[in-house]
Amino acid sequence: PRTSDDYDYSNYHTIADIYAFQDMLVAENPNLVSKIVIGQSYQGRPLNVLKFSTGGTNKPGIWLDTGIHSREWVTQASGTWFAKKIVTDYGRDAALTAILDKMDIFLEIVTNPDGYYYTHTSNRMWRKTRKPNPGSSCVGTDPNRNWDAGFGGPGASDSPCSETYRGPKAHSESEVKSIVDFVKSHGNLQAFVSIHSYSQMLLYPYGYTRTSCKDESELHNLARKAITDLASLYGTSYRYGSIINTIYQASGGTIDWTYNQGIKYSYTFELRATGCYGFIPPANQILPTAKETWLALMAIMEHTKDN
Ligand code: ING
Ligand code: ZN
Repeated sequence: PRTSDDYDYSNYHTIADIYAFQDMLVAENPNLVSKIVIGQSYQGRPLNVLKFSTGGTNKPGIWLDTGIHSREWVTQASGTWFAKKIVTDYGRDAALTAILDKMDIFLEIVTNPDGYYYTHTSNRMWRKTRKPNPGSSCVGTDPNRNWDAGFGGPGASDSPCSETYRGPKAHSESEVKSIVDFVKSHGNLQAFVSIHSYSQMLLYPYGYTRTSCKDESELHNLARKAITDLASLYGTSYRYGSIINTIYQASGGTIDWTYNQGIKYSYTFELRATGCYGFIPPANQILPTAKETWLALMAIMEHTKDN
């Protein structure tokens, strides 16, 4: 494709395609979209973040990421569609326009680029990063067990061969550390939404402890509103609640760390499962998944703007 209008949002794409898409979107919308490189992956790929901003300095921010687990392809595909949706709706849709007039949106589509490349070339079911582990023939760390929130506790593995290997120490993975540095240096993120698949759930902290987070009732009520909006499109039914009570105990997870940094609206999505497809939904699921998820994201972003 030569423009973002020609891009095929209803199919899966290589990392090269997605990176080219990001550059097209920036070139086509220079007053709204810019690309920030927050770091490099272990193998040296850029960690690109699209910044959607109508100007001003250090406006409050909303963070969205997709694809931290590389095999969850419907998330990167949805993230690409979200990016196009934002530029299409700004100035046309009143709710999105109001959000962007007050806040900046940051979107990292390919959050684990080495893993994503590997899912296209070698192993479609690769989840972790691609950094070797000294003393082991097994490669990679689970980037959703590597954060400094209950790091090393139950709900992660200390074995490099495990799919939930936590890594040698918190923030050992540059794909994680780059986000940590970005969050701290920005200093004014008010929502942080990390998108996974699959299970049809909307989750809030905590995953590493049974202790309720202090904003539990507000996060619970907002989750209910978000999944109600999501279901209004195709009837897809989501469960919602804290990570530990809704899916399982998990330590070192992304949103437990961001919540403990003071980002109140920290959520994780597990996007739809389609029958027995799991991590490999057919491409015809991409657009419905992205469109319904967008309604839930809008609910979270609007609430963030108003609070
Ligand atoms: N599920 C998530 C995982 O990393 C999760 C569930 C979400 C755990 C948020 C911790 C925090 O296991 C998938 N499918 O990756
Ligand atoms: Zn995941």
